[in-house]
Formats: sequence, C-alpha cells, structure tokens
Amino acid sequence: MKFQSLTAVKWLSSGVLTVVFGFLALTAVAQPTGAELFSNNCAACHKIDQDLVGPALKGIYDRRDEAWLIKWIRNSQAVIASGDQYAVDLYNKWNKVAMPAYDWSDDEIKSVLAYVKEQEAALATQSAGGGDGGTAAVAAKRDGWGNGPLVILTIIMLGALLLYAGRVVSARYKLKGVRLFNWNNINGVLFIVFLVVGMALVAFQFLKYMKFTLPVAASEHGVVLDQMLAITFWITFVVFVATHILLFVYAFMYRNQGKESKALYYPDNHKLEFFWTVIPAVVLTVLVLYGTKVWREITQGEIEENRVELELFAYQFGWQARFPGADGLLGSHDFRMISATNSMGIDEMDPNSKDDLLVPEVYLPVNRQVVLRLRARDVIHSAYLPHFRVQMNVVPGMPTQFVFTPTMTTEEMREKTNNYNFNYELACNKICGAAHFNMRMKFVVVSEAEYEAWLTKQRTYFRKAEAQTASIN
Ligand code: HEC
Ligand SMILES: [Cu+2]
Repeated sequence: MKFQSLTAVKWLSSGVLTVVFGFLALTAVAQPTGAELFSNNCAACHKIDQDLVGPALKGIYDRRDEAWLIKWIRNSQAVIASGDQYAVDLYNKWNKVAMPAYDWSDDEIKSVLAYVKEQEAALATQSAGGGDGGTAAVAAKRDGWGNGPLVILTIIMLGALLLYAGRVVSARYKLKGVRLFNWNNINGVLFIVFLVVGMALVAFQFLKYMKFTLPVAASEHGVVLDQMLAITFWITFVVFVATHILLFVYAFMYRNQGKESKALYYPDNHKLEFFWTVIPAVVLTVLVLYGTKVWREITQGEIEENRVELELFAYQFGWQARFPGADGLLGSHDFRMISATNSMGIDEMDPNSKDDLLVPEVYLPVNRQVVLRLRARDVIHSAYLPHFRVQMNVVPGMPTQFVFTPTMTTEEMREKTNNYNFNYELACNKICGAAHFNMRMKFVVVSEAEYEAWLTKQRTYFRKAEAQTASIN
C-alpha cells in the first residue's frame, strides 16, 4: 500500500515535470526572432550605432524605404548590379565588401528590421538618460547566447526524466522478482547495429560529398601530392574498416549470454605484442618518410631561370598582386611606407619598383615555374590555390613563398571538369576576421603569348597610385 502511494506521487510529479519541460522545449525550438536572426547573421558586420565592417544601421528607415531594404538584404549584389546609384555608391564607399545574400521570407527580414528599430529606440532613451535605459543592454545580452542553453538544459532534463521513469518501472518489476530485460543481449545487438549504421553513414557521406572534392591537380607537384594523399587514405581506410569490424563483432560474440561463465585470464603474449607494435610502426615510418620526401621535392626544388615571379599581398579583407615588370625585379618594401596611396608600402626610391605592375587579377603562363612571394599587412592570412594544391601562410613581418608550375590552362581545366564557368581562384584559408570570405582573387592560366600580351596591358604600381590620388583630389 505504502509502496503504491509512493509510486503514484512519483508518477504524478514526473508527469508535471514532463509538461513543464515539454513546454520549454517547444518555446526553445520556436521561430527565431529578429534579435536572433540579427545576432547570428548580421552582428559580425553591423552595429546599431557604430560602423563596423558595414555601416551603422541606425536611421536606416530614414535612408531607404522598406521595399528597398528587403531587396537589399535578400541580395545586395543584385541591387548593385541593377545600377541603383545609392547601392553602387554605398558599395564603393565600403571598399566593395560584399554583404552575403539572405534567402529569407519578407516576414523574417521585417523582423530583423523591426529589431534594429527597437534597438535604436532603446539606445535613444538610454542616451537621453531617462526611461528604461536597461532594455538595450538586457536585449543585447540575450542575443549573445540565443536559446542554446535553454535547449541543452531541456535535453538534459528530459534525459534525466526518462532515466528516472525507467528506474521507477524496473524497481516495480524487481520487487516482483521479474527480470525485464537481458541487458547483455541488448547491448551486444546494439554494438552490431552501431557498426552497420555507422558504416552505412560512412558510405553515404562518400557518395554524397565526393562531388565536393577537388578536381585533378593542375600543377606538377599537385599530382605527386594527390598520389601521396591517396596512398595514405587507402591504407588508413582499410585499417579503419578492419578494426571497427573486429571491435564491434567481438563485443557482440563474447557478450555474457546469461550462463555462468568466467573471463579467460590472459596477461600477455610477447609474440602478439611484438607484431602489433612493429607493423604499425613500420607503416607509419614509411608514410612519414614518403611525406617528408614529397614535401622536400615541393619546397627545395631548384628555382629556374625563366620563372615568373610575383608578390601576393594579403590584407583585411582582400589581396593585391604585384608583378616585377620588365626588369624582372620586385622593388623593395617597408611597412612604414604604407599610406592611402601606397597600400603595399613599396619603396618609391628603389629603381626596381618603378616598373612594378599592380594587377587586378593574375595571369600565368602554362608550364612555367611560378614563384609566389607572400606578404601580409595586418594579421595572419593564408594563400590557398586549391586547384594547384598550393597553400602557404601569409604572415605579417615574415615573408613566405611557394614555388609551383601550372600544367593546365584555364581552358583545358574547363574542358577537363566539364564546367565552362570554371576559374582558378586564390582564397584566404585563415579565418582572419568578419569579411574573411571576401578574400578572393581570380587566377587565369594561359599560353605564353597570351600572357605576354596581357602583361603589356597592365598599369604600373605608382602610376596607378598617382591616378588614385588624382581622382581623390
Ligand atoms: C560580411 C559583413 C556583412 C554582413 C554579415 C551583413 N552586412 Fe549589411 N552591409 C555590409 C557592408 C560592407 C555594407 C555596405 C555596402 C556594401 O559594401 O555592400 C552593408 C550594408 C547594409 C545596409 C545598407 C546600409 C545603409 O547605410 O544604407 C543594410 C540595411 C544592411 N547592410 C543590413 C544587413 C542585415 C540586416 C544583415 C543581416 C541579415 C547584414 N546587413 C549582414 C556588410 C555586412
Ligand atoms: Cu585572410
């Protein structure tokens, strides 16, 4: 009698708990609010009352009407491309940093705009010194965290509830002397289920995401590098599959099936220990030595007489590229010379810098060695040319370089990949700040003749700077 009334209380309380936490869970997964949309998508670049990567959004309703704002947020690049003068001027003023496109409903965009307005009003009352000045601060705090903690808390509580309910049920049966489950069998079978589902997911990922891997390497060393990666991959893949099958199948085979049994005492076996130490050691040594050899070949190769040399200069958030001009020598540089008209800090007094070329995109002749000289203005960036299998950190105060030979023109690569929009691209591969994604530059690989023709059309670095000053004045 006593036991039953106790259980009733427990069930009642867990029922109440379920309702409470179910409700919490529902509110947690409900529609994201304007505040959340803003903090997750816009806050990296926009503040209400201060310029950041993009302009302060205060007073945005006075500057533009709602229809324009919706169009802009949905696809700012399209608005700019349509020739809208306000948009073009804004884009130029903000150094052509492209805002991402947001494929949202009108309601979602309006909720973000409403949030901006609300914050603006809160800030106004705050600065006026009166009223409920705390709102903005409180709202901002909530934005920072979103619903994450609530969701996690709800999941933990629901889990605890389930565990608790399970205990109540099994305690009842235990009292009656009934063994409800054979946990050893259940766990044994779960091991096999885990193995099969896990392997199926591995296969699924390969099938689904294989198309996102890089196409054939378009450089000499890229082919060797790919070969090395393929060998490493296949060795580790075979080991991965074999060890996982052994692990889970053995756990299933040797589960306790309810009979009285005792594990075999098997302290050590020198022969076994010897082989499973030596075999992986040999395999890893071979892989590491092979990798070292490939890396040596890539980085210690001879610099050829007829190389093409150029400098890539990384800054937040973009690239500049400089060719040495007719003399084949890049002028020297000093970060102290960086100014509004000399963004790369090139020494104007150095005769070698007179004919240096500043190019908007990089053309390279096919089958000729390229030496990239890499320099950064502000923080660490990374020069990544995935199709050439080139990647090197670009470090402020420490010039780095990478040497490679492109083996396929852009045209050939387009045919090979069956993609007639294909372009080689330089990207930044370090998360270097809010507009990191904007750091890209087009590379074009062409024949020797086309390359020479392109070079003659490029402007010199200092002439370009002069032109810039002229247009400012
Ligand atoms: C990567 C940075 C970035 C992100 C993220 C971003 N913006 Fe922008 N935004 C900009 C920049 C830069 C401009 C200035 C125009 C340009 O360069 O394209 C701008 C311009 C605007 C303008 C026009 C401002 C004016 O003064 O006319 C509005 C409105 C705007 N953004 C709203 C948003 C909203 C809403 C979001 C989030 C959904 C957002 N932005 C996300 C960078 C960003
Ligand atoms: Cu970068």
